Amino acid sequence: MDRIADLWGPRTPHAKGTVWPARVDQYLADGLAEDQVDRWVQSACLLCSNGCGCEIAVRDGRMVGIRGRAGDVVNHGRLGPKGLYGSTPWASSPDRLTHPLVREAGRLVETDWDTAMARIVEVSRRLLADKGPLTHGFYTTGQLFIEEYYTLGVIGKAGLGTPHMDGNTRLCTATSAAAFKESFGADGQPGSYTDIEHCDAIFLYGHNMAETQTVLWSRILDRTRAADPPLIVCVDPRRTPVAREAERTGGVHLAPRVGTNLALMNGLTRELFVNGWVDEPWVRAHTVGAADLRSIVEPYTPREVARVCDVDAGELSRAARIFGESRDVLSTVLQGFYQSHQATASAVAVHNLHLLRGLIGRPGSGILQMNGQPTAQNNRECGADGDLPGFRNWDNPNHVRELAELWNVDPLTIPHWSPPTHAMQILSYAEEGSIGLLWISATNPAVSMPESARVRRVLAGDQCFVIVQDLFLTETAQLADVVLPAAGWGEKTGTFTNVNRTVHLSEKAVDPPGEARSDLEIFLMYADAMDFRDRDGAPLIRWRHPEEAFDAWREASRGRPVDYTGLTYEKLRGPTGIPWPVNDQAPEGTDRLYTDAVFPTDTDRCETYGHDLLTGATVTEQEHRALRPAGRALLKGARHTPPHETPSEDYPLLYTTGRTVYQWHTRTKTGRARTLNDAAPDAWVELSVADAARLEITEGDVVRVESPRGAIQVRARVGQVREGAVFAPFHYGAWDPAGLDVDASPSRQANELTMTVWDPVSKQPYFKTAACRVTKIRAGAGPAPAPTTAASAPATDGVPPTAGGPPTTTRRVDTPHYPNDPGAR
Ligand SMILES: Nc1nc2c(c(=O)[nH]1)N[C@H]1C(S)=C(S)[C@@H](COP(=O)(O)OP(=O)(O)OC[C@H]3O[C@@H](n4cnc5c(=O)[nH]c(N)nc54)[C@H](O)[C@@H]3O)O[C@H]1N2
Ligand SMILES: Nc1nc2c(c(=O)[nH]1)N[C@H]1C(S)=C(S)[C@@H](COP(=O)(O)OP(=O)(O)OC[C@H]3O[C@@H](n4cnc5c(=O)[nH]c(N)nc54)[C@H](O)[C@@H]3O)O[C@H]1N2
Ligand code: SF4
Ligand SMILES: [Mo]
Repeated sequence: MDRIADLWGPRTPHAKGTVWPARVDQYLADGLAEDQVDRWVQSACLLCSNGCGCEIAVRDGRMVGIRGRAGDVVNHGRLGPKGLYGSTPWASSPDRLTHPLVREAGRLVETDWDTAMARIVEVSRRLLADKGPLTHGFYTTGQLFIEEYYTLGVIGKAGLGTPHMDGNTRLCTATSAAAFKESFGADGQPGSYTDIEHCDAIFLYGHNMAETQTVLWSRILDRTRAADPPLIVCVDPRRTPVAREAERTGGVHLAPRVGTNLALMNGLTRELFVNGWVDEPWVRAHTVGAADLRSIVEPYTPREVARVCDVDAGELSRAARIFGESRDVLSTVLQGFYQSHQATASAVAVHNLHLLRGLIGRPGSGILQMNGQPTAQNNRECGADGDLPGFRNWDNPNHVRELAELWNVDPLTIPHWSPPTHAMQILSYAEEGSIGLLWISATNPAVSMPESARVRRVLAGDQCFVIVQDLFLTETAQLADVVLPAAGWGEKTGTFTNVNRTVHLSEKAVDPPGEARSDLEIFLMYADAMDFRDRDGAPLIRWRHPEEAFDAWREASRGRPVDYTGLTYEKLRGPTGIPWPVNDQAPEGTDRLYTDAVFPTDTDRCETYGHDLLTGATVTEQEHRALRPAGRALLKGARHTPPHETPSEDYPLLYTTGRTVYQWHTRTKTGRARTLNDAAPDAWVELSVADAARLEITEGDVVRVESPRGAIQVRARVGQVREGAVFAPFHYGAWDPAGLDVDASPSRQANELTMTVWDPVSKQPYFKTAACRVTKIRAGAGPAPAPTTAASAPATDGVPPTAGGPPTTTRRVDTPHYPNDPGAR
């Protein structure tokens, strides 16, 4: 099959309440036959949060292909286009980093590890001696392994004692974690993928799952294309494949004005109250805050929501009725909420809807506050993102003491005198120079952070010493003082956890190129050189190998909601990934949380005392105690406010950004997979038919898009976005694999236009709300380079369909037994 043309593969429809059938997808590069593969190595796909169980094909010491694992609870054997075509080609790309680089007289030159590490340690020691640990900042990722995050977390928190640690997870799914903490007391995905098999309706909020978790979407399609399908409700300003499926199933597509999610959510919530769809006894027994919530949402009548969001009042009511009257509902939430205005309040509103009806903790009634990156969850769990390991509360002295005992350090070493520093604040400190050493691992902020011109200036300046640890000489690495070559997926061993808590072991399949080393080895090298010690003078970090690091992390998770104590490498070498908590009570893992409707909100147990959702003001321990949540969930609301930047005469359109199915972020991997790159080779912007007509822009024209912060020049796709909005994919920076002339100014990088603003609670930057104007520069020669297969489909005929993937195989196999699957009982 050509999986560029066919994103989701063939359907395996099945009835409600039955197990999702297995189907094994496989791709071998260069037309290799199966018997030419030397060995298959167990892993899970690292190209999105879905974490599909897989095996890597190895031939002559190279990764040459991939196949799904039929027994894995996550994907039942399937893989999507990115997983198939994009997992391995980057690894043998000739431009991999193979030696450390250091800056000499303005230029990056090759060196050896000793020299590079000595330079880092010299700066590090000098800054510590002169000004203490607040001079150190770490900006990591959602793409390393548990073992690496935990090690980095201990270095930062117990070795150095800096609160300035965060990840690109802040840009990604900080809101997911924040929303869980506000509603349920701690992070932790309540729902399960098996909810798809049991639900009667699925609500997708700002989530283009069809492109961003293609395998999960095929799981949904296998229900919507069978008897007894669930209704789909989609909230997205674009007519995505999700929106089209909503129309097809008789559900609803609500396309709100960009930046108005909370008004829409308040409208849905009010409908539950006024139509008597609230399960009053359940709400009384298991929640706190219903009366306040009711008064907050009271003004949001369907008419008022229609006015603010520019959606049809009747359609809003119809969506509310589907939520109110379906027996079981599954909700998913992603960047259309997390990166848009009032992010945490909007994500929490999804929890409120479920809580008001008691739709949580049973098959079919789940919430998936999605992750995006494959290992974002682990950064949150292990504490490399500012949170304390094990979902501990930085504001609770007992939680800090537990960690101090575990690490055998003084509790005062562990930063907990103020909230952890978030990514955009770390950048500001680096800008001022109060952070004098910034260590960036596995992320490319020169392309992915908002307001690119500022980011470039900060990273290139002399006020801060910048270390970049990556596979490639990215746009960010080019600005660094030291560049460290890292081993990637398949070149090292480690574990990670997908969006529904399922933990996988990813084994080393091949050696990294040249002198590249695993991130774990690099962090340990630094710890050794700095000679971090515990209270008794013993080495602070006592592990050397991934498995030992994993065992150390398991101890840190003991007794916490995120309990890994029952997991071992040995157990993870079995047929499937295993969802946490895994412990004596649940030795085979846990499919869904909160089956007993008891939430970790107790003041002594919770991960946060919470915030005011409108302002972000923190709730104190005393205030939290006075609430007496005692295991009940919290209903919290806020009124809608307008976004930071609204359309004006100069900038009359709303600018929003996101993804396409074929590219992964800044394309360091997918750009090196020719099949994928050819399907989406260059940047574009999507305009509505009405706006394009008004601006006299037609398909493929070259346009200039400007905001008060910058400009890009790209081709126009007249497509599926709602009127008044402009959508830009954020994947395209200066680097280009096909040698396109992208040095031309203005650039094509979506973040030239975005703003430095963030959500008051989760501190997640808003990549999806800015104002812009669009001007035609010249007529294009042919259509825009945007794919036709999904949300960027053209509105006009005559654009050749996106196709051309080399053959993959897909075969039906007997459906194995999946532990914990309620359909199998
Ligand atoms: N192919 C591919 N898959 C990926 C990734 C990738 O780069 N490429 N990245 C992974 C990662 S890290 C992430 S975080 C996820 C992200 O996955 P998604 O969140 O699904 O992806 P996005 O395209 O960022 O945004 C989703 C939708 O939000 C809509 N939107 C924009 N503004 C608003 C708004 O104001 N309100 C509402 N309701 N919707 C709005 C957009 O139209 C878009 O369709 O994808 C993961 N999967
Ligand atoms: N405008 C706009 N901007 C956005 C978004 C948006 O929707 N719109 N989305 C945001 C989101 S959700 C995300 S997740 C970010 C993603 O943004 P980035 O994190 O910048 O994206 P990637 O391209 O995945 O960068 C990962 C880097 O890590 C390297 N790498 C991969 N594996 C390893 C490894 O094992 N070790 C090391 N050391 N390096 C490795 C890769 O080569 C790559 O350079 O972008 C954010 N920026
Ligand atoms: S859905 Fe995500 S994890 Fe699964 S194969 Fe595709 S990119 Fe990989
Ligand atoms: Mo993300």
